[in-house]
Amino acid sequence: MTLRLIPTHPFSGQRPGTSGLRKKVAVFQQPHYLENFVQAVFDVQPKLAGGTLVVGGDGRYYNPTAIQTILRMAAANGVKRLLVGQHGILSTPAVSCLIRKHSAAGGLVLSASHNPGGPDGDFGIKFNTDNGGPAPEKVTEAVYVRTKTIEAYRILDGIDVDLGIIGGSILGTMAVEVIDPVADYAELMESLFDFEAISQLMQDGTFRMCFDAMHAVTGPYARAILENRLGAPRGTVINGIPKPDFGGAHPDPNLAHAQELVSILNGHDAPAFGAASDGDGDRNMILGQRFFVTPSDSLALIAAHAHSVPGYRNGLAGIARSMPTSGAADRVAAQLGIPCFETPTGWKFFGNLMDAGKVTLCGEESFGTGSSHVREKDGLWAVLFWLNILATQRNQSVANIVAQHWQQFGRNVYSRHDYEGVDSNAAQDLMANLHRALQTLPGQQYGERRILCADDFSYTDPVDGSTSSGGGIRLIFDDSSRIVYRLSGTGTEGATLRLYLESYEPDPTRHTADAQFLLAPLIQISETIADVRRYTGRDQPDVIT
Ligand code: VG1
Ligand code: CO
Repeated sequence: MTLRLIPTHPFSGQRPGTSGLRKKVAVFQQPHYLENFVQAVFDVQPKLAGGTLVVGGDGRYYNPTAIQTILRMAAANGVKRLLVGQHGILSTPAVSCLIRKHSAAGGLVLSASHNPGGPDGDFGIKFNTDNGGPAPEKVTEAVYVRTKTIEAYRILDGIDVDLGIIGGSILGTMAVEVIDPVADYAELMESLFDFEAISQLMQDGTFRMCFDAMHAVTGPYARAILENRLGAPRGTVINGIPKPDFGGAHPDPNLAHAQELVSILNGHDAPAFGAASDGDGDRNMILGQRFFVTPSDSLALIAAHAHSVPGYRNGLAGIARSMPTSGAADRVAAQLGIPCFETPTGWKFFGNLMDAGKVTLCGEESFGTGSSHVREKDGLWAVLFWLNILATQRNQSVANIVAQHWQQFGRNVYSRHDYEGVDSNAAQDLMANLHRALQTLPGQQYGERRILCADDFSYTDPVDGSTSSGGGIRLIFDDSSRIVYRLSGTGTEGATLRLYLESYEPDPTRHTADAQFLLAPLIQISETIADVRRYTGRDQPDVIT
């Protein structure tokens, strides 16, 4: 096997977004494109040489090719030991678990998460540091800067490693271990949750659930844990085999894209509990019979019930949520007497808080929930948390549990409206226009509401003092309702405008009403203030969650 130094030239636009570098598959297929980015990671993370690297992905198209390239580059860059999932499969939370368990120097995840896959779809790559979490902005920026001057990359010539067979081999001087993608992760889950109580629930004859893996990475994990270990009947997991194109669908667990699951939970003879996860297994959607739990509420509920779950019995250090996520968790934190942190969008901002022991639970409105058991959001973990709650509250439906929560804390009515594939310049103009209005918006009256403050969210990390700005425009009203405007940092085509809407409803008689109905006046205000129709050319959002 020969080590080669291959000359290359920089590509523009290799700056990672909210969660790694995401581009169309065809972009990644250009000669040297993937290699440049990977070499930039090795160049700015010298600890990888001589250390352990974890590699895996969500099974999407181009994964096998990319993984073989990364294996040969890792060997050429001096990695000592490389752990890779069988068939290249590893969910994002499983990568995080493995990095921590094996004291690895980092990990590379091949995924574009909930974005569609296949030859015409998206591909992505994300670097995780030695704490198991997504690289912080100072690292992603350093990688980006490096990609702008790169002149060559290192790679070994050689044959492909057989990823189909579990076991060890040698590539140059690097030890490669093809591992069971599920085992370490399943063991961690078993250490956190009451598997005995959950398996009794699964087998008591009255409880049924459905888990939709959306043809993505969680299939093998959900089958192994829910069906094989916890005894849920075969068929509980649907769409459980990862497919390179996710069956042609968006592996995005929300009401718009997980339609098969939604219709099962809305149908006659619906199971008591439904859940779905995304492409790389870090997101989750929680459903009851004809009932949708918003991710923001799910975080609050998980926090309120944590004392009944073995891994969290000793209490929570604190909670963190991304800025656009509703304040439902803040109310629980206040009642528990623990701190609640507000961070920019993206899981990378939670890492320092968890490492410093300041928070135990973290969540985002975008169907992301997790805890300090790993440093990524974790879809199946959230599902198991809910199952543990249901197992300790037999005879209570998901809807009842949420209703009781709202009764105690009030309801943070919440929705997100997405305008996808908007012309990038128009979207930038819309945001710039809002920016210019920040000074004049406070004090203005809209119907019964008055704007109290308006700003562009910026954050100073309480652990290392690093700062991040441009987190989204916030308008906070005198009745504590809130509108947030942000542009997505994960898309690959045009721009996606996100409008986040929240209002607080203390009155239990209004709790059962539909969120869109309760938020209608605020939605109207949000569209007027930003002139959404004119800039986007649309008269309604593409996706409402
Ligand atoms: C979106 C979500 C954000 C999440 C990110 C990665 O980012 O809003 O909360 O952390 O996706 O999730 P953006 O910039 O498009 O709003 V995943 O599951 O796609 O890695
Ligand atoms: Co994801």
